[in-house]
Amino acid sequence: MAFKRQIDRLPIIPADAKVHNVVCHYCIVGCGYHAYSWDVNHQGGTAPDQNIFGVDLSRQQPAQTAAWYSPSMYNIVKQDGRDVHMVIKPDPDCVVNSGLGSIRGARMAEMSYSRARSTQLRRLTDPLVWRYGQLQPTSWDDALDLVARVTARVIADKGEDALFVSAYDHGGAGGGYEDTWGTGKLYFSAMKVKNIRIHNRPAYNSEVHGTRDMGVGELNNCYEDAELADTIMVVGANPLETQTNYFLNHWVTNLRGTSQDKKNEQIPGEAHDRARIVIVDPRRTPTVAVCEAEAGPENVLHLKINPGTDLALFNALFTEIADKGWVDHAFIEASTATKPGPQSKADVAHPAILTTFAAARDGNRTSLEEVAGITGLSPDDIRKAASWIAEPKEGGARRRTMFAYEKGLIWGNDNYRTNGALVNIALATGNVGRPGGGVVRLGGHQEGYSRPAADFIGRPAPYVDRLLIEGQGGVHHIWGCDHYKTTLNADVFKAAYKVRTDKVKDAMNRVAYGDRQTMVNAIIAAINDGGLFAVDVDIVPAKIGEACHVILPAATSGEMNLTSMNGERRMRLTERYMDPPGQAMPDCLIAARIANNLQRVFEEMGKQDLAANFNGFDWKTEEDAFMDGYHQHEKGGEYVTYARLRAMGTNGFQEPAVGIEGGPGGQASSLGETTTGGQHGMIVQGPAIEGARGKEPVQEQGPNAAAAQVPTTGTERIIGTKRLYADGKFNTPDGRAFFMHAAWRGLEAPGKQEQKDTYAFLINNGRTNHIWQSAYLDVGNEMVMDRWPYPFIEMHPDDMSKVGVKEGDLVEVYNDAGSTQAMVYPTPTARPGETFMQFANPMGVMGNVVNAGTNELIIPNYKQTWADIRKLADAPGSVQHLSFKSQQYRAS
Ligand SMILES: Nc1nc2c(c(=O)[nH]1)N[C@H]1C(S)=C(S)[C@@H](COP(=O)(O)OP(=O)(O)OC[C@H]3O[C@@H](n4cnc5c(=O)[nH]c(N)nc54)[C@H](O)[C@@H]3O)O[C@H]1N2
Ligand SMILES: Nc1nc2c(c(=O)[nH]1)N[C@H]1C(S)=C(S)[C@@H](COP(=O)(O)OP(=O)(O)OC[C@H]3O[C@@H](n4cnc5c(=O)[nH]c(N)nc54)[C@H](O)[C@@H]3O)O[C@H]1N2
Ligand code: SF4
Ligand SMILES: [Mo]
Repeated sequence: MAFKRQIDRLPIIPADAKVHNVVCHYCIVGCGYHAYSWDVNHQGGTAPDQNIFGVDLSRQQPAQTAAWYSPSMYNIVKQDGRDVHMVIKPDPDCVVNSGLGSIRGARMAEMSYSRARSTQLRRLTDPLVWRYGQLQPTSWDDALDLVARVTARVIADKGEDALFVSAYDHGGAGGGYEDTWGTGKLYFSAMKVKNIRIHNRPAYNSEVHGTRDMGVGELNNCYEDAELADTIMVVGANPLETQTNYFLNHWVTNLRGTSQDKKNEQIPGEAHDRARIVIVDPRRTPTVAVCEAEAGPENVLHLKINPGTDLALFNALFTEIADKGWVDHAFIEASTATKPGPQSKADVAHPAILTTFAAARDGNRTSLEEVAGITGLSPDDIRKAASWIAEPKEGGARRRTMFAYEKGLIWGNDNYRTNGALVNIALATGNVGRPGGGVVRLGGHQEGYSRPAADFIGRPAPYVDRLLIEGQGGVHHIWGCDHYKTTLNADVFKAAYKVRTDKVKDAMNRVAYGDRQTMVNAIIAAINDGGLFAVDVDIVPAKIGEACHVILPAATSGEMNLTSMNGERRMRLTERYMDPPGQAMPDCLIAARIANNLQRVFEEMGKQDLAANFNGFDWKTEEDAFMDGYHQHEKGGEYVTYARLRAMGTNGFQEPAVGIEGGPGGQASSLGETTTGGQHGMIVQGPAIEGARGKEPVQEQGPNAAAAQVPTTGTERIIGTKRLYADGKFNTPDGRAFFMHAAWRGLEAPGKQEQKDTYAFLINNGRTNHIWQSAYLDVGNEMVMDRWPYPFIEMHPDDMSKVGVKEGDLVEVYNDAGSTQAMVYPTPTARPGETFMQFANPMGVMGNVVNAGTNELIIPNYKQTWADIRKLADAPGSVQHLSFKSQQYRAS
């Protein structure tokens, strides 16, 4: 059914509308947008001087015009207390998206809080506390006093290890340096909290320890590299749906052979006209279909691998490439390890050995036939992939191959070693730090990590969910994550969490709320009896919030100034374009206010030493948090200010900053591949030609020296870094990257093989284009709810007959870990026995059936889950209107 928004006319943006820079706060790609706002009492006109586009809108506009916006890009919001019209539309001059929106980002305006148009009225407007048996609105002072008194008592009685924390590592909404610094300074500097976990995994660790230990940071290339590559190898990712405009604006152009960057290349004839692509994914994703349509099936190799067997495939490719002599000897000699790493044996903290090329080649050696058996692929396809990746081109030139991976690898079997085995191939073929290369995460949210070091947490880090389930911890602070929908072993987690938090609720119900001392004593008594006091900082009522005792309303991107970087380290500032709902505050300021209150309470308790730890939280604005955090502590941060970022618009610069044009660092940049991001593909200084690569810019001055010399107008252009490791020096003590010795060892996380042997269906799981994450805003969006009232489960028609279900029927998915529900979506391209379920949906939490097994470093293996399926009900009324057509695009 076609969805209608019931809007037949939109106001025209007047010529004098206010313009704010916006970076989409959904996915990692970070598309550039502009927010236009103007007083609600007037609007522009069709004459060129009456509208912001300066064109005659009374005439039909051409196809692909930028002088256009859709109803989803429009709303009425508050700005400094006044109603304004607001349009948030993609920026055609942003090099990331070149004016493209996506089905998520192009809804930013309608996903905003509007009392005038009744959108997102679920947003939290006030702090809430558990009072008289339910959550009741209150003041910040009241809520924070309760949080501080309970937290301080627990710390005083039991130590900081009894304070448990769950916090995003990306920052509020898509990402924000301000907010990770706020929470980081609170928990890692004022306190030393080690029982802390990240939003998407149950410990405080890296998703990609493997590549980092090898000396290769995971975001090492730039989006232009996807246009310059001869071959793209993508593993466990579905970029059409999950990194949409990166894929559409930079991959598809190369797949079609229309990339301007490639045409501008400085070595004519060196690059193939159109890229080939190798896609490693057990299912035929919509990405595979688009690649075939755009590049021609002859340029697409879909390796429909047996789930969880990527490591074996990579070792086969590594062996084949080495045996064929297709490796880059000069690069290996100049830039990779000449002796094994410090670890001579794999252990829990280092699940594989770091070593030299030769040792890894020999250690990982495997036969194509053996690997064909493990992966279910044909030896010929593996050979073909090896040749597409590494066989020199006609005339002997090295092939440029870009390697990209995301959650099918990261949340796949044996994360650490699989990650390393892929990086081995990139290093062996000399494809890191060079145009058209890179071995990179595609990414999830935008990134905004800026925190004090947390080495005291140790490695492996504590498995926080498990400790909470076992009854440890007295207080739990939660920042912008909803484990009820998104964690593993979720059924068990929720059951234990409910019992523990209910204990505290019951205790609170028996005391008058206004009697603070008795209230705190009652809560502490319940905690001593195994209870847990929970505080949730969120923008909407989260599922886990139902268990919490205090809820604090956060302001999100656009309601505050927020900086973040995207998947090519492109940093921008989203300017505050509207007011937050009610009393909501930026997360960084909430963290600061918690610190202020803890300090006050510790002082009252006579614990001056503890109180003193909470100095330095006198921030008034998010900019204060930025200057205290990123500006002072991050590499190149001394060059970065709000004023400069604002002036650099939606293109920003690529981190790390290395200087200011015409200022300090500006000269050093002539050695490297740097860019101010102004024009697409333009390298401001330094050669991009292979073989003549310069050094990665060296930062020559310390923060203070630099600050003294930085020009003072405040809006000079920041010089950034286009690619990492362009100088062939990696993040290891001697600058030489390690290879990894990591042989195949089967399904590695505890309980996975048993689950596979016991249950009939693989419950592969992940994302779909329309829905952003746990649907926290989408549940309030009619368009998305109209399309996806339930999480879908893609099933082959033969499997559907076996289970006895039709399209749209609700099924139960169940195994030894738990149970959940989903709606059947017939998918003839699925392999029988292999389903794919949409994750994190409030109407059916996939994590309920993911068992507790992780790798040694506590990285979940969400993707390898097996369960049985049975029918629950015929398609309910709310799905009767749905289309069950294939979502796979075909060339017309
Ligand atoms: N089965 C399965 N499970 C998975 C995965 C999978 O592939 N399969 N993937 C994992 C991955 S990669 C991820 S990222 C996680 C996602 O897991 P979560 O991070 O838990 O989920 P989100 O929906 O991204 O966001 C959580 C909460 O943040 C709130 N929020 C949004 N913006 C702000 C803000 O500015 N400030 C504050 N304070 N709160 C805000 C939202 O309202 C929402 O309630 O799920 C993980 N779980
Ligand atoms: N539309 C949309 N976009 C998003 C998000 C969203 O919620 N919605 N979330 C963002 C976030 S936080 C993240 S982390 C990213 C995730 O981005 P992606 O990783 O691209 O997304 P997923 O759907 O989680 O998983 C990708 C693929 O892994 C495959 N896979 C499963 N098992 C295996 C395996 O054993 N081997 C291999 N090779 N592949 C396997 C699945 O079939 C799936 O197609 O998306 C980001 N972008
Ligand atoms: S591709 Fe990602 S960043 Fe770009 S508009 Fe869509 S959700 Fe936003
Ligand atoms: Mo993610």
